[in-house]
Amino acid sequence: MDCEFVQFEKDENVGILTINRPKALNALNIQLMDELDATLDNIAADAEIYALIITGVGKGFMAGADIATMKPMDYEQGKAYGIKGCALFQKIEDLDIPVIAAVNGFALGGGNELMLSCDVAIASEKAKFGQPEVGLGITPGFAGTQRLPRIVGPRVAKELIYSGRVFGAAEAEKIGLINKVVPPEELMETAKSMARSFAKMAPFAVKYAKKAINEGLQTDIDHAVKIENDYFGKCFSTNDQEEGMGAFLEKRKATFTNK
Ligand code: DAK
Repeated sequence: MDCEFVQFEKDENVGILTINRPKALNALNIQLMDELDATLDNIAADAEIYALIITGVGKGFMAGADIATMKPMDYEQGKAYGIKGCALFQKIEDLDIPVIAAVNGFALGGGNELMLSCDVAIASEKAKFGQPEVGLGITPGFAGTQRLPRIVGPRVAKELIYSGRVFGAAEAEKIGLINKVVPPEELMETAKSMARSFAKMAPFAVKYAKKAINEGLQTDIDHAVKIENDYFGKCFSTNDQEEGMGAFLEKRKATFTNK
């Protein structure tokens, strides 16, 4: 698929997906959703990509779902739109590789929800966050009512969602919404450096750790520990487990092969 609003490049084993609809602050219209969906499928099928960075062009990371697209919708259309957006962001959460949001600017509504579906987030000092939907007469619709409380806790999430207020990167870091704030000019290098630090580890181990965390968070602790037991056991069927432990014992650097 030829993409107008999504750019994708590879830097060794790191994929960089850039949302490029700057005239609308990268607001998520149907075309952008479809382009993101197709690009994510390509990334999932590429065994050479060990980590992904998602960022945006211009002042916006993503200023939300496209308000003009949503304005005329009725109940059925609104519900269908929410289902489509949730499936798209679930695809990001379900990628086998770690995903870093490099938040360059406004991450509002659907943009904040996109960031929430990534594993970790680094933000520029210029970034702004918020779930302003209630001011538009709607609830967050791309799983913000679910992921935000799971990440920052229900009390903080409720205050943010009920007020719809927009807040800066320092507050986002303080409440645990993001991992780190950096000057704008350091954003991409910091994200790449983190991505490389993930990409040099054993890919199966990183993938199974991600699955154990994400699947375990959806269930009770007894079941969650069983999920971990299973992924931990699976690591012992990989060449990289033998290589990682062998390298340690032989006092040399491990060379992982993703096998
Ligand atoms: N949608 C469409 N266009 C947008 C947009 C958006 N979300 N955000 C910005 N734009 C467009 C503006 O209309 C403007 O276009 P032109 O007038 O130049 O044609 C251009 O981007 C530049 O924006 P501004 O001129 O407003 O730029 P400023 O720097 O002055 O202000 C801003 C930046 C981010 C503070 C402001 O643009 C703003 O407040 N934007 C709206 C932010 C927002 O409310 N985002 C949340 C959207 S709602 C659901 C499914 C999904 C959702 C909810 C429910 N269900 C199915 C239940 C998700 C909802 C959302 O994400």
